[in-house]
Formats: sequence, structure tokens, C-alpha cells
Amino acid sequence: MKHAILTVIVAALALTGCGKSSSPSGEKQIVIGFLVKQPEEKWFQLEWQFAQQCADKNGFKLVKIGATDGEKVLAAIDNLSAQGAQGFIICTPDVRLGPAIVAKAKNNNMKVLAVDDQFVGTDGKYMTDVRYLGISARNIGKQMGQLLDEEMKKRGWKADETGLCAVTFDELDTARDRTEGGIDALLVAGFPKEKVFRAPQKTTDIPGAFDAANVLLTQHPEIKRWLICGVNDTGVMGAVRAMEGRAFAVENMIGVGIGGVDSRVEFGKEKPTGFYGSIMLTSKRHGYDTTELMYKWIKDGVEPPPATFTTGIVTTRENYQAAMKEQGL
Ligand code: FCA
Repeated sequence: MKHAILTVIVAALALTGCGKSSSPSGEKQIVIGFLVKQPEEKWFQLEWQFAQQCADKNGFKLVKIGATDGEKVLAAIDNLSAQGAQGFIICTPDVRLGPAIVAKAKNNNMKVLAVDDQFVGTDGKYMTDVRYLGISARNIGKQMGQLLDEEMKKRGWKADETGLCAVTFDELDTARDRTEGGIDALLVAGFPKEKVFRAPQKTTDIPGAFDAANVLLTQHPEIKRWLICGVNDTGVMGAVRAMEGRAFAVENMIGVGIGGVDSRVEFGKEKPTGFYGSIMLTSKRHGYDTTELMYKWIKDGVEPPPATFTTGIVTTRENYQAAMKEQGL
């Protein structure tokens, strides 16, 4: 009986978080959170997968949380704190939550590292005092534009019969830099400015891009051949689906995305689709490296660099499998 009561007390203590996270040696266990804005997107699932590899290798606890709005982010930080977490990595659903996230983390004595989407302060500027790892968005955007230009020239399309459908999401800096980089590269290569059409998406997912592209297609029935670029793979996939819905032939679409994860679905299809290529991002660096940086910061006090920018790899149906292998996928 005494034993049973003790068990209940221990269980209750564990539930309330008392005596939390202690290893048998009495050392405090390291607990790290990884919060993402769109847990349904393959990119974020991959980041989690690599983060978990880092946790398994180093023997700390990783708590993965899908935090799709501001309220959920703030609640998740409290929840992490109750679990004894000393820090977290986050791709925030809204970069303007930056100051609130930092305040909440400070309150809970937790370290923060932003991944993918850099925090923006109340002055509208990047919060450069918050550690960050993201993509070199403009350059990767340029790679996207260059691949579109190359393929368009290979197919012998004339610029005057062609339009560019750029699925944009300018509210987010890393997103805007990608599509503007893509547009820039095409203009430099001689693509006519008046044939550049921006289709702003309300949400950065396939339905958001599908709707945005449909509006554009209705406005421009004169365009017979489309180049498509976007913020990520899902943006381009949505636009390709919209064009398929209007009976555009595969030969009359060249879509190039960014990410290299969702694109696998397209490349894996038996017959090629309008989704021609993707600039593959280094998901291991975004998932594993960020988590390792946080782990060393907590464990050894090694501060992560203020900002790190990763590069992209040009992929198509031809080389994506080899590129994936190289990336440890
Ligand atoms: C942003 C996008 C994601 C991914 C990531 C690297 O967060 O929304 O799709 O491209 O950057």
C-alpha cells in the first residue's frame, strides 16, 4: 500500500514538472524544443527528422511542436518550459512575433534560435541580435530564374509568347527575396519586363498558390506558355495544378520551385509534369545543425554564430535522386 501511494506521488510530481528532467546521475537533462509554423509541409517534417537524429546521437530530449499561430507559439514556449527545456529552435508563423517570442523566452530563461524565417522587430528591421540560420534567399531565387531561362531557351520559346507567373508572398522577407531574385535573373537574361506577372498567394501552400495562379490565368488568357517560379515547391505545384486545370500541356509549362522536398512527389511521377525543377535546400543544415548549435550552446556555452546563410542545389528529374543522396536523404 505504502509503495502504491509513493508511486502516485512520484507520478504526480512528474506530471507537475517537479524534479523534472534529471538524469540518474543527478545532472539536469537537456531538453530542446523545435517549433515550426507549418507542420504539414514536408520541408518542416524533414527539419524535424534531422533534428531528431541530432537528439538521438547526443542523447537529449527533443520536443517537436507545430505552432501555427501566435497564441500557439506562446503557449508552446510555456509548455516547453514546464518540460524543463533550456532552449528552442523556431520557424515562426509570423516574423513580427519576434519581440514577443524573445520576451517569453527570456522570462522562462530559455535560449532561442530562429530558423528559415528571421524575426522582425517593432521597427520593421531584422532582429539581428537573435541567432538565425536561413537560406541565402536572393541567390537561391536567382538560381531558380537562371534554370527557367536555360530551359526556356532549350525549348526554343520566344520571350514574346511567354509569360512568367511568379507566385509571391511578399509579407515574408525571405519569400520576397526569393521571387524577386528569380525575376531579376530572368530580366538580366533578357526576359521582357512586361511579361512578368506576380500572383500573390494568401497562404504559402498548394491551395494558396492554386487560387493565386487561377486569378492570374483568368486575367491573361493571351499567354500560351508559362514559366512559373515561387517561394517554395508548394507555390509552384499549386500554379502547375491551376494550369493543368485549364488544359495547358506539359510542354507549355516550366515550373521551378525551391526546397527540393515536396518536388520529389512531382519528380517521382511516371510522366514529367509542368514542375520542371527545384533548387534543393540543405535540410540537414536547417534541422540537424540548428539543433546541434542549440545543444552546444546549452551544454558547453558555445554561442552560435549570429547568422548563417545556406546555399541551394539545382535539381531536375534527372539528378534529384543523386542530390538527395548527397544530402543524406
Ligand atoms: C520558409 C518557407 C518554407 C521553406 C523555408 C526554408 O519558411 O515558408 O517553405 O522554404 O522558408
